Amino acid sequence: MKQTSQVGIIGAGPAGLLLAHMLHLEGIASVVLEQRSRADIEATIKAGVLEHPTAELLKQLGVGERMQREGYLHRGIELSFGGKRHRLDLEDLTDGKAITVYPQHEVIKDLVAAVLANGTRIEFGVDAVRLAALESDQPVIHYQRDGAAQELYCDFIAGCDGFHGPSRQAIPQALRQEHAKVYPSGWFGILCEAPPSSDELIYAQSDRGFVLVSTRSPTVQRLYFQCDPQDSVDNWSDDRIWAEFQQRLANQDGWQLKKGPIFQKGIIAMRSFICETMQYGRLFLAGDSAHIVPPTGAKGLNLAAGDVVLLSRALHSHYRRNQQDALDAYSATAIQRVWRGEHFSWWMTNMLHDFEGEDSITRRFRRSQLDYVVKSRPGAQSLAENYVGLPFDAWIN
Ligand code: RFL
Ligand code: PHB
Repeated sequence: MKQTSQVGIIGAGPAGLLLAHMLHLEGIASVVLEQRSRADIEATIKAGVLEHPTAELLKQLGVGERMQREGYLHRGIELSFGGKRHRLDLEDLTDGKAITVYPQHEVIKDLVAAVLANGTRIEFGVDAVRLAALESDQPVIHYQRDGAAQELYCDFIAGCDGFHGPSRQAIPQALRQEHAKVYPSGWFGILCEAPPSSDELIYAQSDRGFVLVSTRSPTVQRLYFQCDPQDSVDNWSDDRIWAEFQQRLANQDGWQLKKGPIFQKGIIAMRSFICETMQYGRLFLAGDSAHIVPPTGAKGLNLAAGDVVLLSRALHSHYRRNQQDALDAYSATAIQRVWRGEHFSWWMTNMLHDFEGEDSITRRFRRSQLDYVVKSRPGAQSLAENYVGLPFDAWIN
């Protein structure tokens, strides 16, 4: 069946849904094509931290009500190393900014509800998505739904289909400059039923490797420890997991991790990846389809939001003012904020993880960097400014 829309969006992750919602508010029609079911996308456990600009954006767009009610504003974080915890007062270091702990799947639920309520179609469970005619003025998305072939003709395609989706691959390889780094470690993540062990997130460096103590609610906690990315969750009994956390979090100030039944375990790989360019003809990439960060900086979803702000504005200029400049500049503009988030995520990862086979000088450099961050106000400010999120507009020339 042949259909048309102004913008065809591939992927109903944070990038695709946010774009569909913003376009609707600007009077631009879109259709979202998603390969998974609604139940599946609303249940996938991913990010937890929203930067200040992302949280403000969700509020401005009218989709921040539940986040404000059920999310948690964190005004600081802790860095733990050498057996001691050190608090960074984000609010004080950034003129009043903080982060919001609100799970990605809750953001997804809020956005799906808003997008469907404003009449935008999301087709779940689509298959065999293929992009064509990207250099013409009417690109097309071929796909299947319930075994039947479908075609969506549009003015523009937004590739919001994550790292493994087909959009980036639709850009000829010769035009893509891809920068990639795979880290020799992954994160072992758990969800458990327990009260919070700390009022704020703890990023802990130890000789046995990194630990992150995060939270989801007063009764559910999210914890991670650095692991071998090839390891299997089957090798980790609950007792072994708690013993590992306890060894890595051993400290001199009497603080104790609160334990509880573990109900979810998973291992994630860590990579840095940037595709330069984020545009080809009438295809525009946004979010993880164009770039991936290791999770240490809590940046992935937030970078996706930054891309979408620029892309929706550029589409607005095209449709409302008949101006192409912002669309033409999209890739070069968006990538600047992406590089900042990429560098910060790499920097945080290196500062907090120990990698096998490192020499002693690298380990001592790491400790010196951590000392600098907690002892020097400019050092702390640099981390805090990046962590709470640089303004979306800081990168528009
Ligand atoms: P997503 O979320 O991957 O969504 C892409 C969507 O596209 C669909 N798709 C297709 N649809 C149709 N046809 C196809 N052929 C398709 N192929 C794929 C997929 O099903 C999916 O629904 O990309 P998006 O929207 O760019 O969003 C990116 C974020 O999901 C990601 O960057 C964050 O989760 C990263 N991240 C974090 N980001 C933060 O900002 N703060 C954090 O605290 C944070 N913590 C994390 C994280 C990621 C983690 N994992 C699991 C990788 C913690 C973890 C553990
Ligand atoms: C999370 O709560 O899942 C989380 C928090 C901070 C990060 C990464 C993940 O840096």
